[in-house]
Amino acid sequence: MPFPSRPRRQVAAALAGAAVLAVPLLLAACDVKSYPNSTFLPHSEFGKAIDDLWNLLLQLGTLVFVFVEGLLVYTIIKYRRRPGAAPPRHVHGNTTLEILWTVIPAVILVFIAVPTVKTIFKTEARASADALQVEVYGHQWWWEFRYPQYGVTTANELYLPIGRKVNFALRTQDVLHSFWIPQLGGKRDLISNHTNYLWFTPDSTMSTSAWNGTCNEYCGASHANMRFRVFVVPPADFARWATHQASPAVFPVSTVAPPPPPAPAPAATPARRPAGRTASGAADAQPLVRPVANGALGAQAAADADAPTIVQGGSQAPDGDVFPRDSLRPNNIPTTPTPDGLTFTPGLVGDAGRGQKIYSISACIGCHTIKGNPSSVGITGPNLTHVGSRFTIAAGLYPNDTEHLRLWIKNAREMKDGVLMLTLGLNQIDPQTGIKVTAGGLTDQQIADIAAYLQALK
Ligand code: HEC
Ligand SMILES: [Cu+2]
Repeated sequence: MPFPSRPRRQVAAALAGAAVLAVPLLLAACDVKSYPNSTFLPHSEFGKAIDDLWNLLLQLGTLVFVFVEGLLVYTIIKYRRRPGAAPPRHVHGNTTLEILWTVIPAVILVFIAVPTVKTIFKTEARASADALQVEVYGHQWWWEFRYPQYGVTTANELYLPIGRKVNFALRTQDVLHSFWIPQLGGKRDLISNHTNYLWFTPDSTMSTSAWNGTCNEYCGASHANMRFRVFVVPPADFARWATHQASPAVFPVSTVAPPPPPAPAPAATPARRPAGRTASGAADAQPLVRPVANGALGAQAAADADAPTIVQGGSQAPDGDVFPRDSLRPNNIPTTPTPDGLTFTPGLVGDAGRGQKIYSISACIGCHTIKGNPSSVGITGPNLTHVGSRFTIAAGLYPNDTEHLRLWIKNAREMKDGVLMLTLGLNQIDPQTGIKVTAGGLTDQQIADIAAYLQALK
């Protein structure tokens, strides 16, 4: 009679199956260091709190699992059908059992709920006033970071000092997003008309390092392309970074556009000057009016041809990058391929001085702010004041180099699905509207010049 041996074989098979599944899981857990975005290697007290909570819940869950499965296996074996046995008696209702299986899960839930809610309250409280304050604004599909204590507004790259508590105020300009840096903290939502808070302290034992962040709440076409980088640096380097970022954009004097001679110092400057004239009357300001066509080159700027007083000359850029380039890990460097068919005329050399002038009368200024360039005060897109000091563009999607920057300006909508930034390159087709950019579109040379200008904004 084969009956009695069958359950035993089944149990053995089940146990063997579980072991086979468990081995790769355990191995994966041991190898956590080779997963640089893993949340299981926390580097802040927030991360540790979540990790401890996870471990506790896993342990409690394991106890419950072993108990329930043990009972199940025991019952299956003990009450299996035996040859010749009478059919089991049917019962209905058992008050003791029903109370037990209501009370036990309730007790288990208390064990889970108390530490969970405690951790939530702890991590969402507003940090002390001396903490570094960072206002995070989610946009479709990029991140804006403001440091009100320093007067800094930047995008997609967050600098944090090692060992200083940082308090994030999380808000959104449009739909729901979620802020998450797996190894530091987050996964907290950005909700319309509501501010969420989050705080953590990057471990004081940490060395200069870069971490990847992502959006974790589906927010539309480019949700997966809404990334950011976090650079954790020593406090002195952070201070240097913040001071520099708060200063207006300054770029080295261009060979094409020499600095204007000092103004003749009129006693009273008229509030509005006739179109085409500049504060200093310098000849180099003339091209500001010349390249205006329409469309991409803003009609608004053409109408108001007062030459903006652009800060030029000198250099406030810190020596080299505040975050050392060689401290980037491979996973910090984007490898997104550029779209097929989007190309750029080879061999063009951009001129920053010329680029500044073209930029200052292009559509760009309606969407972007460059502190130090008074015509550029738009707030639809990222603040570009020090865009040259960033490692990536387009919310961490591409490296910030000449090739990618040029292609981005030429056809941003081809480079990233759904973006608000218009397709601006001459003869490019806007993938959102299917319309070809003609009059007013930027030529490759103009784009190369603008890119050179932006790169000079260190
Ligand atoms: C209609 C508004 C709009 C116009 C016009 C516009 N941009 Fe943008 N720009 C955006 C938005 C929005 C983004 C963010 C896109 C994203 O990453 O999802 C952006 C991103 C960028 C970035 C990347 C910044 C970063 O840190 O990731 C650069 C550089 C840039 N724009 C340059 C330009 C230049 C140069 C022009 C003019 C030739 C221009 N933009 C015109 C809206 C605009
Ligand atoms: Cu998002």
